[in-house]
Amino acid sequence: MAKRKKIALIGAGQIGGTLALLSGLRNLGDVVLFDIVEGMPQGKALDLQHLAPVFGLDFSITGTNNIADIKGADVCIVTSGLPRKPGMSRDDLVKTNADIIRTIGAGIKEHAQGAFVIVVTNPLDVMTQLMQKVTGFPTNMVVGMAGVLDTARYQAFLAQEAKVSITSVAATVLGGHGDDMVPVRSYTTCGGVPIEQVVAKDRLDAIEKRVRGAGGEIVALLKTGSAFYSPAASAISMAECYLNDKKKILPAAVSCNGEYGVKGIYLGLPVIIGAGGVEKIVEIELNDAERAALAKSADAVRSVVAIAGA
Ligand code: TXD
Repeated sequence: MAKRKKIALIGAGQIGGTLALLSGLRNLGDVVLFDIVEGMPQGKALDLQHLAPVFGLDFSITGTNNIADIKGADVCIVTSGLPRKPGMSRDDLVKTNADIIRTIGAGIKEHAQGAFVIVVTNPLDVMTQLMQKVTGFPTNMVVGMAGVLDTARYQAFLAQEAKVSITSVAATVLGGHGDDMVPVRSYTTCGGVPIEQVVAKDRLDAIEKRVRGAGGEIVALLKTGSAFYSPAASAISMAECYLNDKKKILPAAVSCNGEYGVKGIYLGLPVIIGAGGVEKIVEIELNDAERAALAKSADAVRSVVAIAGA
């Protein structure tokens, strides 16, 4: 009989709590929810234990403040971090979250050898790079979630514009998770038809601008906190690819070793995720403008690497 999988959720905030809910609803396995705030992960876990009978779900969920409880996890999804506070610069935030990732990375290294690690904490690409460095895990086993979310935003806006089902739009967004992300128009289609034949150029320009700023648009509306439903769903879809050996092609922050002319940093590229983690980086032909945009995005990531000491 197949052993139940163990999912360690590190950080039990807005995204962490939603990850726990989705893990249960999609029957990923048993969940351990960890946070440094006393009582909070335990409270969320207890609440979710009471949801299980309502839907007839046989998953176990525990909340903890002891990182050792992630022992034997198959997948670790890391959302621990602090949001920017008034008076705090972006650089300050990078250093603070880098310290948190160093602590958590040491815990994962000690207790969850062999796990597939999905990092969600911002600044995404650099925190993922740091996680790989601290754990020393093979690069194919440490990835960052951003491209799935940025692509979903692109798809959602395009489907609304074209007035078609979301399932008719295929798109991809590459690069770092920031203002310089690269919606790849040349690989975006609606019903298999190149998107430029379906949506007018000025509308495409406006939609791509909105995709780049979508995270900020949500922050401005929420006033406190940032997007959490769709980021959680995106990370869960990546965990499912690994756990079910789906071999799906999706964009994720991965360690670049010369692909697309980028080396030595983590950056969002199309990859195949299956039981071997990141099984392959897929190289697609980009046009000159897209290649230049990707190089610019890589430069933006490099500038943060130095601040984080990754
Ligand atoms: O696409 C993407 N990758 C993202 C990333 C999309 C949206 C949000 N993104 C980032 O995810 C966001 O900028 C944050 O860095 C993370 C987590 O977002 P979330 O909305 O879940 O933040 P919360 O609610 O503040 O939760 C963070 C939790 C909180 O409960 C803290 O107590 C906890 O992290 N925390 C820690 N947990 C464990 N260990 C340590 N050291 C720690 N420090 C803080």
